[in-house]
Amino acid sequence: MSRAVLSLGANLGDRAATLQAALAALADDGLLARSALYETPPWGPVEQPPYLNAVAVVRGPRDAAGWLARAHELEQAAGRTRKVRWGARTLDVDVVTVTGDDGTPVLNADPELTLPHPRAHERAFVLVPWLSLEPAAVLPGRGRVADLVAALPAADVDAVRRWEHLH
Ligand code: A4P
Ligand code: MG
Repeated sequence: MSRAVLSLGANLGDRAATLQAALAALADDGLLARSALYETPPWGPVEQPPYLNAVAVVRGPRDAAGWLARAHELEQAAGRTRKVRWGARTLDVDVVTVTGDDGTPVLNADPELTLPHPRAHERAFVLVPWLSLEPAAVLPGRGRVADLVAALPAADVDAVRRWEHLH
């Protein structure tokens, strides 16, 4: 059994429906918690529409490679085509971090999977939703998520806006 933090993002098509469908599908994978949807400005060098982002925490019998495979399945189910790196997409599912049941983080499981995700610590669109779910969360090798958020430019954090009223 392992526990994974997944980051989901969409910026093409019906973004909310795509994310809700992916989050609903994760119910079969031991979904422990999911954040609200947040609207976030596009990060990176490619000009593209704003994203909706969410974070999910799952626990199940998969190992790290198994969570990446599941992430790719969800992307396929959303009709994702891979075009430009960092470019617009119907659904992107990244594996942020994976921990064993003893709490040990999985580090660089294989050449196709960098863990923890190499850019998660600088991305408000990952950290803010994650912090909303787990106030005591730690990103292995980087520190407490609350401290990482506090270290980001305030404008980056403020730009991550809760998009829906779920509850
Ligand atoms: N890969 C290695 N490690 C991981 C990991 N921890 N999680 C490999 C997921 N995948 C990982 O990814 C390329 C390959 O990375 C995968 O096949 C896997 O084997 P990709 O999804 O095909 O390509 P990509 O998503 O374009 O590249 P990358 O590097 O994953 O991009 P990012 O960093 O995910 O950026 N702005 C906002 N506001 N919100 C977003 O969600 N997302 C991106 C995508 C850009 N800007 C964004 C957002
Ligand atoms: Mg990706």
